[in-house]
Amino acid sequence: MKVAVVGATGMVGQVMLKVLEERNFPVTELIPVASEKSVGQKISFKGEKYAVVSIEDAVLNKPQIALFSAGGETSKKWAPEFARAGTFVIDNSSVWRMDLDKKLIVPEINADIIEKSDKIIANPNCSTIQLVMVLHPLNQKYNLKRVIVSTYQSVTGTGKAAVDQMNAEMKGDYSVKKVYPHEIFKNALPQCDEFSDEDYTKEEWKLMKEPMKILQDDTFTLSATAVRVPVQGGHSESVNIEFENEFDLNDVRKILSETPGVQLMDEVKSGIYPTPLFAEGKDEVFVGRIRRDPSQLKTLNLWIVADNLRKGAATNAIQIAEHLIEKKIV
Ligand code: 2RA
Repeated sequence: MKVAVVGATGMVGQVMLKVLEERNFPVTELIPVASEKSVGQKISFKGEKYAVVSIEDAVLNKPQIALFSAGGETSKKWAPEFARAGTFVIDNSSVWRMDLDKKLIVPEINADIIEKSDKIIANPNCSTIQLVMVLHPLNQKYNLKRVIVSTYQSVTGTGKAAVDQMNAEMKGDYSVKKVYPHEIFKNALPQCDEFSDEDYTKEEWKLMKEPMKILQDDTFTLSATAVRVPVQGGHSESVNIEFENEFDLNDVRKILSETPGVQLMDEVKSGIYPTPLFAEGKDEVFVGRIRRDPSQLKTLNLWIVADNLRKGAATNAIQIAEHLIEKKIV
């Protein structure tokens, strides 16, 4: 399988290469793509060295699959070029996610809607993926009515420069280039991405719109607040869920413990609950702190953590690619 990784030198691109190796994805030829300044740079993959190529050359090479993590502008311009060349594009940017004729996929939830004609497939936002992995099985049993989510997002979600800012500030160097409008070390910023309509950030709008498309259910409402915190291992989410139907807490725990890709960590008296440091480098979505909301009937609170670079991006994208092979779509 000829596979292009577009954005191969970025944080998600590097994790995609790692996950492709770990999962022994059937890559017969890797085409690492990055900006002009990186062309010719050597990338190690499965013990081989591959030279980074320009995106123009990558299209001409007609890969069967192209995994994109190179920003919206590159996806908007080049995903259609790859698709026209016959390539299946799996894109991590937000450009195609809410496009009416593009599929937005979390394999454990809705991979079955993918068809041969879907040459550009959107990977959901990282904080959306971990949220819907938990909402989906509970929606099937109890019918979601309203969801309120507050996120505590890793600086890795913003990229290497943000991690560099945090690390420099940790060492007392506040002269470093600021990616955020404020210091991030010892801080919490109620701003992930730019502010947009109604003074919500783009991140919050992604959380408030993408779940309905993935779950194919617009009968519930969702409100989000996305916060950036000086953490590296993954995104954490405090979620309040009101259901249409009554629920039993032990049944909720049983459903989640039996959900593929979800791991229950809910023994608070033993200090067992999900944390970003524990989730870092893993592909599961971890859920715990499951408890009734005493302020409202048919409502519970829970806590979700996942590595935003893995299940939140690279692993989910590669699971989509695995599905394409398994169903002989590619
Ligand atoms: C973030 N979800 O965490 C966004 C994009 N990766 O900043």
